[in-house]
Amino acid sequence: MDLESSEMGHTIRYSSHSELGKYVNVLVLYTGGTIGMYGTEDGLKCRSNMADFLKKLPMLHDDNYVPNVSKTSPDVSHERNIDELVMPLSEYGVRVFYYIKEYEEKKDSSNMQMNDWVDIAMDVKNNYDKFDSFIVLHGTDTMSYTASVLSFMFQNLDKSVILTGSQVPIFEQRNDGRDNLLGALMIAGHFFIPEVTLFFHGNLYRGNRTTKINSGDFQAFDSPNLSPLATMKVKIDVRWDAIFRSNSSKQFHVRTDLNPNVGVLRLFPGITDATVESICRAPVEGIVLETFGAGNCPNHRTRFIEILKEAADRGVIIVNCTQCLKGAVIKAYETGKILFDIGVVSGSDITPEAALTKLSYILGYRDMPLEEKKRLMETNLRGEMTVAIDESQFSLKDGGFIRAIASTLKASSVEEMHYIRKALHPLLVCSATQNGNADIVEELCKKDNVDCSLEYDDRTPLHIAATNGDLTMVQKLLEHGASIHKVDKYGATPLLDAIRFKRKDVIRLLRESGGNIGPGTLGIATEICVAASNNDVALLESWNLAGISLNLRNTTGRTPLHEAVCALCKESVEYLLSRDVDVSVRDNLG
Ligand code: ASN
Repeated sequence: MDLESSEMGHTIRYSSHSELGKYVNVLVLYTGGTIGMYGTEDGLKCRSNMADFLKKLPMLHDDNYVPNVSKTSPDVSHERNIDELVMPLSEYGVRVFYYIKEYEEKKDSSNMQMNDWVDIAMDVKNNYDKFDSFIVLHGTDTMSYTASVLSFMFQNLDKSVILTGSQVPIFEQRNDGRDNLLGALMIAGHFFIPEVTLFFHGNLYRGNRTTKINSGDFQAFDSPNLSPLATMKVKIDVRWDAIFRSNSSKQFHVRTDLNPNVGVLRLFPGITDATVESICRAPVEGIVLETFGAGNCPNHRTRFIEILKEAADRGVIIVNCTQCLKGAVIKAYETGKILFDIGVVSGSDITPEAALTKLSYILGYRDMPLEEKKRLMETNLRGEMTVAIDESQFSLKDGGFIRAIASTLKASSVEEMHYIRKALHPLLVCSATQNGNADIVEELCKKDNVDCSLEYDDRTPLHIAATNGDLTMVQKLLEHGASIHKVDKYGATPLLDAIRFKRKDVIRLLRESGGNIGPGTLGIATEICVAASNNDVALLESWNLAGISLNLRNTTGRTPLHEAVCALCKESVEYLLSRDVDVSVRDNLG
């Protein structure tokens, strides 16, 4: 099957090392978990040398592969305990090479600590440039926590990081480990999904949306508030429109400062004040409050509310999350509203796992002001929550929306995006100019042509800024090389617009920059005559400022002075005389 045509050019990744472009290098970090366990008298324990076993499985390793001279292997000389395996040629014609880095101390994920998260994150960072994508073999018990925290620690991620594991060890005759690893390798080897994801039982989930829902079923995970990003059935279906991409073009960065002073408080009917008090006590700095239903709590219990308020006032960030598997907290009930009134922040539909790890990540920014931390907790950073939206947020009058579209387009690497961006760029620059968002215009103009216009009227951002009299914007556009001579569909140059709208500062600047009124000057004498007969001195001044003669004669040979006199416009006459207009001109009738 030809992958590229089957996916319509969708972000398929081949390794850049290969001549044919059909080799992919995946780093597999084997951290532990049931997938690599075997039974002992003391219970299941992690086994070493996973690679030796996998090499015996033909669907996971092609023993007959003849090394290809054009394929360069990633330099892994800095790593110990690493094995190279190669998958059979895939149905897409791709060879997936994977390198298993086995952790010295492989853990049941129940033993994972925050420093283990940092170790995994650093392994990805240290190998980021050498591999096309990453898989983390991990125990299922705390996999959702690890997936969530990694999603926050990884800033500007533009490679796939997939966590997987199993419920039954891969060494057993009947197991789910083999399919889970195979599926993760298929995704890592063929699809560019630049997120931290979790692959389990045929589904690829956004990691920070998952939760372990079953300890006795192969379908161990769910992502209650977000459908899977991909499903592996007869075909692999990827929901490309659901993929969350970093909306920044900055480099990949790992932030390892996690704050351990976080906790979870799950409410239950009859919970004592003493229990609530004990969790709110220092050194705790962040609490995930698992509330009832749509975010509710016992609001009639004054002391209970007081304890939470005191904590919030002390600077503890309390995030309101629902105990329900599905749905969000909202300010619908009296029993929920009170929490927001005392400074608790909304977790919307975030999972407790993601809320806790996000808190730890945000509280790791020690120098950030509290209000900013709270704002970020309510902001969707990595696709972890659905933020309440309303129509106004999608208005082109909103600079944030324009910036969001622009940066999303910038961050995308799909070829089609190039054309979409080209089509949208004029709309974004013109809208930002109209709104006076100078910094957005600056950003957009650095990337693309400043002389763009919408096809239906050919008006450039400079026309718009000149019409609005926005001197700063005109300056900015000129600095970015905006052409002063563009003529719109109505025959106007930016200077002509500035004159008609009496934007004197702009007229001066455009004149100094060499602007003119363009080719369509035929009706100008009439326009100036009309200004004179309307006693519109400001308009006459504008024409004069633009260097246009006030002696121009209209089609009947009459000058502005003729019209001003006939219309008894004293101010016009005075102004025209002060400009030394010719008083002896005769019209066509003599
Ligand atoms: N206790 C195991 C772990 O989390 C469970 C599993 O992986 N299925 O490591």
